[in-house]
Amino acid sequence: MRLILPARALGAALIALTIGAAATKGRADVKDFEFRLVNQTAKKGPGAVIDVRLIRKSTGKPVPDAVIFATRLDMSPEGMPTMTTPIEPLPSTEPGVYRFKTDFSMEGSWALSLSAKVQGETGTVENKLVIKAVP
Ligand SMILES: [Cu+2]
Repeated sequence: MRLILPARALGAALIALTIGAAATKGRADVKDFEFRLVNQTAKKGPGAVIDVRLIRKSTGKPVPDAVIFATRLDMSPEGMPTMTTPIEPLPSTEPGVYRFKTDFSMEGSWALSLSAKVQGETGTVENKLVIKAVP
């Protein structure tokens, strides 16, 4: 028995394969990045500073010029997911390190959620880090 595929079907199959490969590559690329806290603790109260380093895991190198477009700080690690505090970006002091200012209104563990776009990569880097506010 012979299997004859029309040229059009073959073309469509090729395009589907190409798109599939690109999508897989995109997901893999975004997974190669992660945020890490520079310091695991911060001072309770207003004027607290949080530094996070964006790392390309395969090289261990910091990644500058990422666009961070969503941040959230809440006390979900302490069972208080609705307790939030404002967080705002500050200028970076070191390439690949992203700095934020906040007011830790309560001692304990806070979850910092970050979403970022990395130059030249498709997809979004999304991380949740736990930082502890101490006296
Ligand atoms: Cu709380």
